[in-house]
Amino acid sequence: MLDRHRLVYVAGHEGMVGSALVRKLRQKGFNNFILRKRAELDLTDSVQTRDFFREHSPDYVYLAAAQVGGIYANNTYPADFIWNNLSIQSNVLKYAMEFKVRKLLFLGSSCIYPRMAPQPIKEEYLLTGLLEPTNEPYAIAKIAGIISCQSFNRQYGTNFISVMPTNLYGPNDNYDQLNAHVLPSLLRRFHEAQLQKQDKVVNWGSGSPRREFLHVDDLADACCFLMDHYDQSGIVNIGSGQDITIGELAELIADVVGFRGIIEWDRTKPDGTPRKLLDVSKLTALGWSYSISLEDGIRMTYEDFLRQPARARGMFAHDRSGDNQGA
Ligand code: GFB
Repeated sequence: MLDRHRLVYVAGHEGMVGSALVRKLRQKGFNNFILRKRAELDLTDSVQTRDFFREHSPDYVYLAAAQVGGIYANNTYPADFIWNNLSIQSNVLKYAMEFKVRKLLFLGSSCIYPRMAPQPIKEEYLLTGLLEPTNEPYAIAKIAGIISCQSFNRQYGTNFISVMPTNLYGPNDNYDQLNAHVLPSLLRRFHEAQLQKQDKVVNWGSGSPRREFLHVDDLADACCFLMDHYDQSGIVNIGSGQDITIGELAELIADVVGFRGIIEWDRTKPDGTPRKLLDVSKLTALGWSYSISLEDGIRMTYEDFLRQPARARGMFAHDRSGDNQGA
């Protein structure tokens, strides 16, 4: 069990995952945080990162700072995705080791697994086949992060654990129409169609790929659980163990938003990986399973979306590029 009074650094606390981690950690009794906004600390800069670790020496680190995005952002900004992610994680891991962080959690992604991996995907399928081309640079960076954690553990005796979340959604997500992940993109598109009384919504691809979705509060809970109870180098999948087609997701979101028009598919847009369902038996055997159903999670997320006045009116003052974990 982690000591609730020790100093915790959540890298990326402005983003969807980092902010969920801070909320969950507070709920679990942690009260000693060091948090830095991206404008205050650029983790791609090794000198700034070293100085931060030297000055503050955090005890526990959650590495949720990353450049993330949906299929379009990954495909359009491949150099940014590989370089920013490699730089952030290289700096944080090196200085976490050097300044004796007691335990660190690294967030990977389900896209590290081979595109045609058998389903559901077990942890041992890592590095057994070719990756999905639309997000290969991001996946290679995340794989480098996993191998870095394992290597630091082997050579320097650190306690760096790596988790592989499935597709996430929830408060503080990125709702940019181009760069976001599918769930927030669809929530916004159906919401605006409803506001503008459109009778038709057009989504990308065929609607037939299958995806697994997890509410970010469940992810944060699983991360806290693993920080308390897991001390090994082997990666751990985090998901619900259930998937649906993108077409079914669109119907679910239309239902939550109250949209009753026609749903069409633009097959000139990419489908990406045909299926991505994680095998979560390792996590279940350790004693954790998810609690927020997809339908409840989408309802909660839509309520949060509506609480932002500009969003509710269909206006976005600050659409961001594909960077929502707050590096
Ligand atoms: O969340 P998403 O962009 O990424 O979902 P991935 C892509 C799937 O949703 C494709 C369909 O099958 C798209 O054709 N889709 C339909 C849409 N309409 C839309 C839309 O308006 N926006 C988006 N974004 N998709 C990501 C990786 O893969 O998964 C990341 O690119 C990361 O690296 C993340 O690993 C978890 O699930 O395909």
